[in-house]
Amino acid sequence: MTNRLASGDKLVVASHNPGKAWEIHQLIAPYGLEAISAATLGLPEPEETERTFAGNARLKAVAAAKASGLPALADDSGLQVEILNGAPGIYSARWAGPSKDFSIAMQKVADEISMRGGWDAAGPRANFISVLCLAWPDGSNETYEGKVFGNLVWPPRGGNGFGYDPMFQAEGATETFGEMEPDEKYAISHRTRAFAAFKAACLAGIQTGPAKPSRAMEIEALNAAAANLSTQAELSRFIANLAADVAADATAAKEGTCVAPALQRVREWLGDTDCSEEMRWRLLAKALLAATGRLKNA
Ligand code: ITT
Repeated sequence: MTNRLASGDKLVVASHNPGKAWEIHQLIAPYGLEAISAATLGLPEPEETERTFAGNARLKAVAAAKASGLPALADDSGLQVEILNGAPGIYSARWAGPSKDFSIAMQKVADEISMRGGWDAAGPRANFISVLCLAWPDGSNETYEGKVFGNLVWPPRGGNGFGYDPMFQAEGATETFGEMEPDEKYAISHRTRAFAAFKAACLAGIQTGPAKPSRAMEIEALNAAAANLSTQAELSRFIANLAADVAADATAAKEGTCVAPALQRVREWLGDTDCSEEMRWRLLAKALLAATGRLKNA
């Protein structure tokens, strides 16, 4: 029989991907569980040696549950492109290389599709898949799967989400996952669908509470976004979200009146300039000039 979780239980979110961990925290938030991230516990990132999503999800969840002595929830997920016979699949994270740069991974997917002549008018068929695994310290575990189908677009669009989101358009949608607001993506995503199966098995009967994120979670979201940036559009979006957060933060009202307009100036400059080839230190210097209203020849 499936072990169930109860309100107030501690649950380790066994992911080292900040964007993914943030989404899992959001899904868990209404259930009164105390979610602890793998990073907070200093858990090592296990090598993903299995050949299936379920195998890798299990490997990550069991390792975290055994190391922490707590139940642990892991996700193994990826993008599967029909014309690439399901690639990048379980290697989705690895296509981004050691710097985890998803502009590289998305370009690689686009190039592989081009080599097969797969960019037809509708866009190549693809799906995201997520397998969640809940494991207990004794090694027992269960897995739950969710998928979302759609098409790929090129070039990528939008600065929200993470990973391959800017090139994936779900069936019936006109925006990519990178263009959607988080709630719109959560309504249909592979991870939400896997979570629904997990919820039915392990969270049934838990009273849900208000899902309003705590201040700590909001700050964690900004940090997750910063750690995931791969494109200029994502940076621009990040700055807008940061400016909105500073402006709305009642505890920093005074700071907000000077910092938010500076952030807005940086965003406007980014919107007008192609920075993709700029050396990073110069880029930082130019951003500071833009923030202080001193940038010439923008
Ligand atoms: P953990 O194993 O620590 O959780 P990871 O990034 O290595 O982090 P995976 O091995 O499961 O995770 O790799 C899945 C990759 O697939 C992930 O890095 C993303 O690039 C991509 N991916 C998964 N879900 C996605 C989503 O909702 N939107 C965009 N890309 C996604």
